[in-house]
Amino acid sequence: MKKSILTLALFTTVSTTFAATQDTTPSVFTAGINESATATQSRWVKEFSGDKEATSIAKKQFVEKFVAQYQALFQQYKKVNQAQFVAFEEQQLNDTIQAHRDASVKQAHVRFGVLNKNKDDKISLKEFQDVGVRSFENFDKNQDGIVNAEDAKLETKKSTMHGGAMFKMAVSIPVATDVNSFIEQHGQGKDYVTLAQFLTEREKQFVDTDTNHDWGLSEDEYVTEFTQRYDENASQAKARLNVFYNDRFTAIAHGKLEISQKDVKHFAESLFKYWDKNKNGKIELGE
Ligand SMILES: [Ca+2]
Ligand SMILES: [Ca+2]
Ligand SMILES: [Ca+2]
Repeated sequence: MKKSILTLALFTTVSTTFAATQDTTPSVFTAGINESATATQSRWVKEFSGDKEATSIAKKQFVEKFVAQYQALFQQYKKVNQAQFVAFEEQQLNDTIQAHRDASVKQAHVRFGVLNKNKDDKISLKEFQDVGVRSFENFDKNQDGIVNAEDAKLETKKSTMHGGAMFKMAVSIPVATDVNSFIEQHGQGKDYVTLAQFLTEREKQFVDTDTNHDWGLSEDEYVTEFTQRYDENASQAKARLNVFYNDRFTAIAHGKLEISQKDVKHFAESLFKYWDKNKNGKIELGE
């Protein structure tokens, strides 16, 4: 049961953008995912306790959970060198990505069916843009045709940080979840998005996806475009995480060429120390 909650959290595709906070957490103290400190903190608490309702995690459980991630590795080798460590991490990552990719592609087929409202064999430009307008209106809270700071003010804050399974995957196609992330994604560097600009961007996306140029997106065109975008994203994530895994090994090894399970435990303790900001022996949400 506990395990299924954890798996759920890991596989959720919701990609929350945490209010554009650029954090100063040293890379080795992160989970290797591009997210705010608040999100990482929440990840340790909820994923490591295996309980999405949890609000804190004690040191003992944190360290055990961290070490347990490498159990299979240390069953195979008593001492692990950098190449073995990185290969182990990458194998886990590849398994996760493969499962997530399969689920995501399935989702793309479902979305095709939703966008293709009249249930013929393709998404027309109108069907595509109708959905765009609805999505824009969702963020244009005061309905004046522009999404900007005014709309952010009117937005009722869903507590995404403390909410349940809202963790970013190592690979996730960015999806705007609030006004600020919508502006970040579609504002082309400006601090607002107009409806016209948004629809122009979508029309371009439609034309690029319509590879046979018949002004309709077949299911194959639609899903192929998504899959290509997913795979590009995945290869960028893999490259970034390769650096992270190597850095993590270096942090665990402290200059040694090989590490033991004990070294991982020591690292987990220093990781805990970093995140237990108020030094009360627990990592808590929002501390
Ligand atoms: Ca259609
Ligand atoms: Ca507005
Ligand atoms: Ca087409």
